[in-house]
Formats: sequence, structure tokens, C-alpha cells
Amino acid sequence: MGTFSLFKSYGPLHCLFIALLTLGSCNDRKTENTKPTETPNIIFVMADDHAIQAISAYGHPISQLAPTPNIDRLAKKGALFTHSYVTNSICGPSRAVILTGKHSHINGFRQNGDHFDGNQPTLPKMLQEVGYETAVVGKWHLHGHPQGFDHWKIIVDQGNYYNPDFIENGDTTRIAGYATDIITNDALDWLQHKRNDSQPFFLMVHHKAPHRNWMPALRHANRYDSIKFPLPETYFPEFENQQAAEEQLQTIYDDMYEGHDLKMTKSLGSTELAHNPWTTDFERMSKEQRNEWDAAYLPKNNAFHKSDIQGKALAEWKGQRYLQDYMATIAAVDEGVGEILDYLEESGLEQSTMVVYTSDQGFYMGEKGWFDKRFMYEESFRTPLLMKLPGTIKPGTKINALVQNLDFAQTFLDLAGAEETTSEMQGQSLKGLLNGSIQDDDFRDLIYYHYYDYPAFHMVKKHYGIRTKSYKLIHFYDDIDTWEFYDLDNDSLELDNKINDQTYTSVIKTMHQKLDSIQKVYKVSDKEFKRAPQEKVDRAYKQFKRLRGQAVN
Ligand code: SGN
Ligand code: CA
Repeated sequence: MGTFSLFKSYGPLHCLFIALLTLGSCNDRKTENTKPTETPNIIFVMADDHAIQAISAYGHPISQLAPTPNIDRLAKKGALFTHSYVTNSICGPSRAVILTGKHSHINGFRQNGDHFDGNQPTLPKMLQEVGYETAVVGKWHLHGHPQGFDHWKIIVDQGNYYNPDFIENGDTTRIAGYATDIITNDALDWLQHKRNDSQPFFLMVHHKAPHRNWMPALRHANRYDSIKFPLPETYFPEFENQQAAEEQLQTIYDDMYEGHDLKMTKSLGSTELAHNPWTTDFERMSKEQRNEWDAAYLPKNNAFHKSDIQGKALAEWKGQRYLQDYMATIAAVDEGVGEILDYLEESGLEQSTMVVYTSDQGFYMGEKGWFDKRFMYEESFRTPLLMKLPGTIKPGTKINALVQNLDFAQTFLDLAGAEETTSEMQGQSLKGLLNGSIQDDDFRDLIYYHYYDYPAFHMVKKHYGIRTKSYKLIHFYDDIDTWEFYDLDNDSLELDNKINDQTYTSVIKTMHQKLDSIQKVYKVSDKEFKRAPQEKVDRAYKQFKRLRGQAVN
């Protein structure tokens, strides 16, 4: 980093220096041409738990009934990544990978609850070094305060949808309103009034939405009531040879809390929530907000109580309620993206600003009967990724290469002209894919995954593995020791574990070799595979099963 520390004093002089160096302009605000910008501004918008199935540009049937026209603008004007993945499908770890460009075992943040070592080199710090002004607004969830940001305003821990608490400069304040709108407004406020006009900028906009418990903005609370979303064909799965899948606790109709998650009420005419083991946003709402909420939910809850649905029909009803709330929660996120894109167009920043949309991981929308994430199966391993950068990315580009959130830091630093700083990182810059100089098949052969958060919420066992274009090999360990192998071209739903199928013996052998060698490349040591004591696992199963307590069955 030596030479770059020269630029530590930011400001107009620095900009002039960079401009002279590159013969471009730091912040090409008013240009309408489509030449690549030398040091583009970068706006990185990340939602929490936003599934690919819920972005209309990806074409999934659910999203066609609840489109996201603003997020789709990025695909129209830029690139849609069809095979974008995380390295560890859970919130804090995903954020740590994005900030460091390193796998969890190197950056030290393996599971939610770990503490992020903010003293290590990170993307925002490195961007600062080359003259960027940096800011983060919204969810942080790494414990401790952000480092490397000139401006930050974060929600406390997981945050709340209604009247959330934010931390800014060490002070915690409750802000009236709806989290998604507040975060969008903070981002716009920083762009319009707070940033230093003479520097390129890097702004991270981290939404809480659409994280559990999927509470829509009041204006969207009835948005999809009349829509019947298609439930996946695997909504009632029969697992065979998939022990970890069988033993999870994230099935919509078994594990969701009827009050907290599904907003069901105790009885006809009541506005009191059914089973709700925790305090939630309902306690934070003002009287007016709660009245408006009840006015939106009472009629649909009453209709449920009158219907007397049971068994399979009830399980399907729960799936519908979940999808309606989840998609309605996304509506405000999409509006927020629209506001930011509109602002860029109006302010003349459009040409010089890269906009990225992603999620901290994928999510289940009823596939295998599930919600939540964590598994290395496609729905949670994959994550949405859309990017626009005029002059570099051709409108309507589709990128099918295997990419990961591990690559973001290197990509942004490469675009900022600071690729020399990334030698310790473990990803690959996506720049060549973005400007068309690298073809999808030439980018990367396989991707590596490791999930550690067990025993914990939803009881998804620890596992690691690799995915190539056509195959996936997974090892679940901890209180079990099972391998799974999928032929993705012939079994895209990953229902048929072929680990013992002789037809695949030689492919599986090659996959094992690839797994061993990538673990060496990524410096995975034997210490990474710790198991929890059996009593701890048993206790956790008991605790989470006890919490379920369904009232309506
Ligand atoms: C909370 C959620 C879980 C979720 C974890 C991790 N329960 O504990 O469903 O898996 O967060 O989510 S909640 O009802 O309390 O929200 S993550 O996005 O932070 O990884
Ligand atoms: Ca998440």
C-alpha cells in the first residue's frame, strides 16, 4: 500500500492529481458520453435475504406476479449475473467477505455472533487510500463500529422495520419511520448534501429488508393480497439420502411462528398476535402505525379464521401469507433503488457512477418447504447480482460465469485503478467480464463454500464443498458425516443425491481432487472443521423445537 498512502489527504488537490495522472476526470458529472469513467463512483446496494426468485429481471414466476421494475433497470442498462454465489450463506460472514475479499477462515468472521476484526485491510480503507470518499448506511451486523468510512450511520444489530434505532458517531437514536425508507433517504441525503463533490465516492446502502419477519411498509401491506403465488413443486418434499435437509428447522409450515412470522391473530375479530415468542416491531410501533397495520391485516386474518383450513391446505395458506408479505416488503426496496437511479440521472452523475445491486445471500421461497438460507443448495448459495456502469458494461449484458461475493472488493479496486493493493485477496476482479474482454467460460472453473453456524437458528449443519458448472459436491459434518453429490444439469432441484451412484464414480473422484486442491489454494487448515459437543446440539434442537409452539394446526 506504500505509494497509495501518499493520497491520504483527500480533497480537490488529490482529484486534480488523479485527473492529471489518468487524463480523465475524477467525477465526470456532466458528461453524457459513454466512454469508461477513469475512477467511477460506486453505489453498492445490498438487501438482506433477497432471493433471485423475487427479482423480475431473473424471470422466476413468483417475481412476474410482483415485479421489481427499478432493480430491473440495472439489468436493462447493464449486466445481470446468472451464476453469482456467496462463500458462506449467512449475514455477518457475507459482509465480512465483501469487505475483505477473503474467505471466512481468513477474515476470521465465520458465523453470526463472531466479532469482525476491523483493523484488518478492507475495501473501503483501500478505496480511501486512492482518494475515494466512503460511506455506509443501513445494516452492518458485524458488531463493533465501521472502520474505513468517512461517513456511517448503521442500524443496531439486525435492526427493526418500524421506528428503528440507528448508531451514528457512537450515539444511538430511534428514528421514526420505516427502515427501508429511512435508509434510502439517508443515502440520498449523503449524496446530495454531505459528500465532498471533489472526490469519487463509494457508498454502501445496506437494507434490512426483506429479512425475517417480512414486515411491509404500511403503504404496501395489502399490495399482494389478491395474488396467488405459485408454491414450488418441492413444497412438500420427501428427503432421501439428504440427512442434513431432513434435520433442519426452517420449514415454513413447521417452524414459522404464527404471530411473529405470519402475522396471524389469536381469533376472529382479535388483533392480538398468535404465537409470538419474542418482542417484535409491534411493540415499537406508534398507535397510528399499529392502527394502520391492524386495518390492513384484520380483514385478511378474519377471513382466515372463518375459513377453518387445516392440514395441507393450512400449510399452503401459510406459504401464501409468507410470499405475500415477503414480496410486499421488497416493494419499498425497489422504490428506493428507483429513487437513487432517478437522482443519478437528474444530477448528471449517471455516466460516472457504477450501481450494484445484490443481497447478502439468497433465500428460500418455499423450495423444499423452506424459508431462510444457509445451505449450499442453489436457492441460498446463489445471490442476485446486477451492475450498471455506462461505457464499460453494454446494456442488456448477461454474464453466466461463476462469480462470488469474494470478487467484489477486487472488482471495485480494479475499477478504481488500485488493483495492486489486492494481492492478499482471494477473489478475482470481474472487470474483464464487465467490459467483455473475458468470456464466461474462461473466468473460473469452480467455487468454494463453507458454512459454520451450527448449532444455531434453523439447525443447518456445518458443511463445505465445491460447485463447478455442472456438478456439486458437499460434505455435511458436525453431528453427522455425510457427502452429497448432484448432477446439476439433470437435477437442478438437487433432490437426487448421487454420491453412491456408480455411474458417477470417476466424476466424484475428480470432484474430490478439485476440492482438495482448492482448499490448498485458499489455505484452509484442518482446524476449520470443529464439531460441537453432542449435548450442545441436543440442547439446541430441544430449544428451537420448543419455541415453535403452533397454535393453529
Ligand atoms: C435471525 C432470524 C433467523 C435468521 C438469523 C440470521 N430470526 O435470528 O431466521 O436466520 O437472524 O439472519 S428472527 O426472527 O429473529 O429474525 S441473518 O440475515 O442475520 O443472517
Ligand atoms: Ca441475510
